Amino acid sequence: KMFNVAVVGATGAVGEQILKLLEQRDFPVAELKLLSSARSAGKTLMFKGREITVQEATPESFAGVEIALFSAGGGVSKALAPQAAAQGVICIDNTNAFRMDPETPLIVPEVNLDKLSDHKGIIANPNCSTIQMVAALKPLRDRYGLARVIVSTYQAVSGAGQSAIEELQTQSRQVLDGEPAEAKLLPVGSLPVKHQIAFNAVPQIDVFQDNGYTLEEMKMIRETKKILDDESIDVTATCVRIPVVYGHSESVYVELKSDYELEEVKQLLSDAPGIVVQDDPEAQLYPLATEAAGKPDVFVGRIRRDLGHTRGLNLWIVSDNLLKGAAWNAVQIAEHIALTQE
Ligand code: 11C
Repeated sequence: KMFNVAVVGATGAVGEQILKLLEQRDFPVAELKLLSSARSAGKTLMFKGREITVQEATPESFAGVEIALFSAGGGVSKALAPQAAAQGVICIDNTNAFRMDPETPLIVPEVNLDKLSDHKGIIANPNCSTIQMVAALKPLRDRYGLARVIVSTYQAVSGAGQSAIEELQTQSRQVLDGEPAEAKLLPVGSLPVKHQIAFNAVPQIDVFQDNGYTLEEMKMIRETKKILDDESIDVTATCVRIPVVYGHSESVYVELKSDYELEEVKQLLSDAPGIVVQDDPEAQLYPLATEAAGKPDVFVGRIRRDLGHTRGLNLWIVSDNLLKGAAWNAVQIAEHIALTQE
């Protein structure tokens, strides 16, 4: 069966990757609609050698569409996804809009595909930093149980979109040229205070909540529990933006519920779908953002026991935030939907 597909936010950093993947994976597309905000409407994009004009997304845009992939920001998803779903469109939403809605499954196919069929028209794609972490935690959870997770992230600017990539490039040139770095966007476009990202590490991704955590940190905490379907896991997070373009890196400390053998942990991770273990200290082999960029896998290395706690385990988890963290996870979900509808 072929599907009429819409990509909402087609001109954005994630939308661009979704288009590439639909093409590379030869997704069974009958008709493709490219939708965006009014600002980007009128641009043309290529799909399978054809030029397609981007149209402004409105509720009427979804007539005849069967699967829609949204990545145009939470506001657009909130406004349009329920209306599209009411017209029978299966919406795969890359934003934060519906992730914690109890009616909306939050899916990482390698982790909780069994929840996919619970959807009522909208399926949420988790936050990028959550996806790569839960993909690696899942085989450990299944074998040993998870008591506690402490994560610190080192996140790429592409998570904040195309203009954040440009900001890092411009500032880097300015600093190297001995000029003052102009901070216009990061850490959060909608807030008045800006900080330099070039040659810096900024411990703020998204807005602060009343509890002192940022929204990105709260996403990691809440989404991890929802995807692993276990509110009892203690999760805490510190999310940091660093001057990397593609690929989020994470230092993850896990306290397991039962004793483990390190070799078995490495084997479980090696055998897990979507995970590639890169762990050889002698060869200085460990995951790197530069190597993970452009690849669909989640890379895990620096696997070692906590010297003070026998059930404690340290991991270094790296993945391309625009691929497994966003576009690839969404296209994987679309592929599973397509299979169930054949
Ligand atoms: C970042 N994780 O790196 C964010 C981007 O909720 O889908 C993804 C925001 C989201 O800035």
